[in-house]
Amino acid sequence: MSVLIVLRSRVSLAFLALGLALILAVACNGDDGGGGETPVADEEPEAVGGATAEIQMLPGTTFDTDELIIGAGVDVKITADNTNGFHSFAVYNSEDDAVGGEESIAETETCSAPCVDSVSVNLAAGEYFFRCEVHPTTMTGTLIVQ
Ligand SMILES: [Cu+2]
Repeated sequence: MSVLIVLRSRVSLAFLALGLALILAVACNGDDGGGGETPVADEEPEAVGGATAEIQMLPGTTFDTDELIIGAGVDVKITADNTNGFHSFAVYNSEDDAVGGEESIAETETCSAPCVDSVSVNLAAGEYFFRCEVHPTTMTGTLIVQ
C-alpha cells in the first residue's frame, strides 16, 4: 500500500514539474516575441530635409522651364504636373545617354493630363538632362544640381 502511494505522489510531482516547465517555456517565448516588436523598426526615414522641386507640362507641348535647379547630395522629390497632353518626365546623366538609349536615372509614368507624378533623386553636383519620353526632341531641358 505505502509503496503505491509513494509512486502516485512521485508521478503527480513529475506532472506538476512538467506543467511548470511548459508554462515557463510559453512565458519566455511570449517575452521574446514582445521584445522583437520595437517601435523603432516602424519608423521609416522620410526624405530628410524634404527638398522638393516641380516642373509642369503646359499646352503647346512644352515644359514650363528648360532649366530646373535642385540641391546636390540630398534627396529631392521632383513633381511633374502634367496640365495638358500626354507626357512623362525622365532624368538622364546626359543628353548623349538619353539619345544613345541608356537607362534613365529616374522617370515618371507617361500619363494623360491632368495627372501628377513624381520622381525622387539624390544626385552629385553637375548638369543632367531631362526630357519627355513622348516628345524626346521638343520637350527637353537641363537639370542643374548644385
Ligand atoms: Cu511630352
